[in-house]
Amino acid sequence: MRKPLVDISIFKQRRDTLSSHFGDGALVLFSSPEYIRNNDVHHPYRQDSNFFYMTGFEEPGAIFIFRPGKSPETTLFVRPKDQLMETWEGFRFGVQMAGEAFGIDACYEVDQFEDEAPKLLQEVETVYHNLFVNSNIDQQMQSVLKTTRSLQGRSGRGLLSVKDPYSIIGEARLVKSDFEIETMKKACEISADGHIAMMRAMKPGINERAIQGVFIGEIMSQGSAREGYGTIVASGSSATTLHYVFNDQPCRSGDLVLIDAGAEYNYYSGDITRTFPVNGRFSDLQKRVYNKVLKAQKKLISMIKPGVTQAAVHDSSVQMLTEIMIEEGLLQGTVQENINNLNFKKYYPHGIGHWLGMDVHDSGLYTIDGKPRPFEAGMCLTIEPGLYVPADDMSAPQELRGLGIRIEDNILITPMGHENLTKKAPKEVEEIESLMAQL
Ligand SMILES: [Mn+2]
Repeated sequence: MRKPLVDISIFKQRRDTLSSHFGDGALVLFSSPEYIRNNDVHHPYRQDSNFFYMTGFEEPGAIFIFRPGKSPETTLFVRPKDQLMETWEGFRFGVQMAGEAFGIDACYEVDQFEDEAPKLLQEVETVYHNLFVNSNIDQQMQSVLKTTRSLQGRSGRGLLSVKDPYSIIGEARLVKSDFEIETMKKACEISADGHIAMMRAMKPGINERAIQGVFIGEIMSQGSAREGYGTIVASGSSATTLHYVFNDQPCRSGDLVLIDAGAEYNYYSGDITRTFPVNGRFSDLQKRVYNKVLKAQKKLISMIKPGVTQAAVHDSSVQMLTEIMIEEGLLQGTVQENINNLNFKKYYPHGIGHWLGMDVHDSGLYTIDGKPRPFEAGMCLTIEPGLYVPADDMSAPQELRGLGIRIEDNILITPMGHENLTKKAPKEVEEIESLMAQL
């Protein structure tokens, strides 16, 4: 028999904390659907982040109903025990064990959802449910909502209203608890070790894919279940593609390689980018431009503390990178002109970063009442300035064409300032060169 991944009291605490936000409503969450790769082979399964956040239950084919203050407060619909299926696909908790193992009040087989859910929902005012993710789920919900209305008889109330729970759970996920901070730290540390392993393994001629394999090997050996997102190993001018996906080219001596990779540990993800020379030594030009981006990145990180907004940090990043672009001859004119007419976007087309947590681009509002929200202790975010010169950019100095540099760390906001959770991954030129020189 398998066990819950982490202490289940955490999920009960989360539900208690969130219960007041759902008022007299009920939350209905579906586990992530399974996606078929071909015939009877599925894509690797990962539970939906919100589903895991509220239940800790990792199996597919499950539905969770949460009715704060009512009895039963928690109801879980799960796949039944099935000896034949379990012989092929492995252990299932089933109705009996799921309730006990996950501290759930009532459990049913998932086939009973359309019969049982209306009985639970007829007592609530609002249903919190995320529509339009999957058409099968939408159909089941439609049927449940219709039955619920018919159960209510001639009440004059009409269909239950459906509200999206994403921002309620998202806001909770944005500010990390002590348990989540510890888990984030572990994910970030494993991610950093993965980057160190890749720097050590890098050499001229090695394929980008082999380097990705080194990352996966390192993080899995440390207990990571999977990458937090598709690893980017972009050598040479591929580094100017922001989300390069091919990872199939040989790395060439004289080129830089940009690697954006993060480990997921117990459902929390790191997200680190490092850019370093394939042959272990920066050229003078590479070092010059890299150090400018690095200096900007460190300055941006030093700004971070409670009360500062992401928009302010982004604006500073635009200022600093536009200065670099002008110094390097990529843009002409003044910094202000190039910011006003958005010329900088040609070489820095993305934002300074994003929330980080269970999802690499994590949930949580970026603005409140139309205004950028101030940072609070417990939030995690990335700081990732980048400079990318397309290989075919005829207006750029020739020596810079095809150069792509991004440096990304994961920052926890603390009551007094911040903590860089990924500082273990080398980013100073000397650190990188000495690490890569070691046999
Ligand atoms: Mn990122």
